Amino acid sequence: MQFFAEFLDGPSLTYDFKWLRVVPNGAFTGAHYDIVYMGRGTTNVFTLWTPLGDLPYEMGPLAILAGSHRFDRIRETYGEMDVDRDKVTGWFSNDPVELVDTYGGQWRSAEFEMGDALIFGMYTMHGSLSNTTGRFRISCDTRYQRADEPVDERWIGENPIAHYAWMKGETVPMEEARERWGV
Ligand SMILES: O=C(O)CCC(=O)C(=O)O
Repeated sequence: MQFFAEFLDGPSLTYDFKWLRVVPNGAFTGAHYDIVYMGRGTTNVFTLWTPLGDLPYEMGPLAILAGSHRFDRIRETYGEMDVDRDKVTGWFSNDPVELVDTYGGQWRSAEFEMGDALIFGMYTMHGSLSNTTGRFRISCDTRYQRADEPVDERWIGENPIAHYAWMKGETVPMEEARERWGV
């Protein structure tokens, strides 16, 4: 918390909801902006991604698309989504190469060691490599923002309501939404 108070230049808070992930063989996370999942308060929210243990590439660490915060057309369309309100699927793409070919940027990752952490903002496109091992990849994502800015109500309190409508009932596939936006 002290780190974020200094980083954000003021008292900070962390969402009460914590995302603990256990990722099995063959699984990965598709490319997305976090804003579509937590954009109801300030957009100045930061994700702290923490591997619980050492993570070689084969276990599927996180990767970020450097430069993706400047993809203006994607920010104006996909970046305005709220998955509970707009009932879209969430991931922008499952194809990391397609993104670079069309929009530029450079995917970056690392082999993480215990104690490492990665911090990024709501408009950094990110996803993960695939876990190709027989071991679970265990990691946690937590969120931080200044305490004096509005907070997305889904993620705070003793029992955060979390996603209440996303992927329930009729849902717009991202491919369809992208076609509509022309991105
Ligand atoms: O750990 C993952 O695979 C996804 C994490 C993520 O998308 C995030 O921290 O925002």
